[in-house]
Amino acid sequence: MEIYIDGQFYPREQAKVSVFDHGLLYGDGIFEGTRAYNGRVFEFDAHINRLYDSAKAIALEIPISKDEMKQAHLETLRKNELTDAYIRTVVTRGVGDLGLDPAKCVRPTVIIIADRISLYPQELYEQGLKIITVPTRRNLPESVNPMIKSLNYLNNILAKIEAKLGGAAEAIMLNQEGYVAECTGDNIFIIKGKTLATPMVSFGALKGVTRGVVMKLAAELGLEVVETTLTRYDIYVADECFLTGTAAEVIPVSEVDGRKIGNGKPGTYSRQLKDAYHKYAMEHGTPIY
Ligand code: PXG
Repeated sequence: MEIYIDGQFYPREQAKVSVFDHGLLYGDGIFEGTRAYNGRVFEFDAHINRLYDSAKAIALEIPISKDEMKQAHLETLRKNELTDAYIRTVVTRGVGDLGLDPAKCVRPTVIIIADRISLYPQELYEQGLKIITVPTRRNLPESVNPMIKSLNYLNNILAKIEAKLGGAAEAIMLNQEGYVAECTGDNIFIIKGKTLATPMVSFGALKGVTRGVVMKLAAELGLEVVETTLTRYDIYVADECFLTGTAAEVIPVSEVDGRKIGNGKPGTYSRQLKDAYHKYAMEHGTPIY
């Protein structure tokens, strides 16, 4: 495996960053998770744009242009001879001293790791996930805004731990007002009648790339698509529920806080959207070779 760090490639064992990197010392940095399907990078611009927006929001200037960044991604995929992959991009504030002043960091560290994708077990997609609401709330937008894909994921990790302790695969995270925000690494959707609803990003969700594609595909299936406020009640009484994310794609939810969603089996629209998404991902994207 060849890993990109600051314009150079290193074998896995030699791909290392300094212990003085502020990404490690303070979680001072940002990341992206992108996928390649069938020899093409899926929604490449959406991911690259979100990476640069995250950087802007934390006042971090990425030392290479968007075009150079895209070329670096393609080169990493080619070096590793990948056609189907999960790509993790990390940009940290860089190497500084032990103090938190980011001005001491001379140059941001840019890392691109392209690996084979490890898929979730197929039975999860067929049976649906059991998920629970957890006590840890999503970040306040006034603090580290959840729109920023930052290296500070401790909130989400605590929520994941709470879900697992409660015997569930995933956690629903609420915002400070108690409205549904999202899951730990996925956006949440419900279907009621012919309406597809998902929390507005201003209610504490990441503007997921998969979320955007699914909203478009749902409209094509004839569903009315709304970004709104959702309570736990709305989810309990929904006909269908599913989660979206680059890694998980579209994954149905069968049970929330002990309440079966619909008849407790993945719903018709959820299954249609899961298949439509996968088909769309296999057929669209930026060629690697
Ligand atoms: N919300 C959060 C908080 C996320 O981190 C999503 C939603 C979905 O966004 P996309 O753009 O992927 O549709 C994410 C995605 C993983 C993993 O391995 C996923 C994410 C981050 C870290 C790991 O499932 N982010």
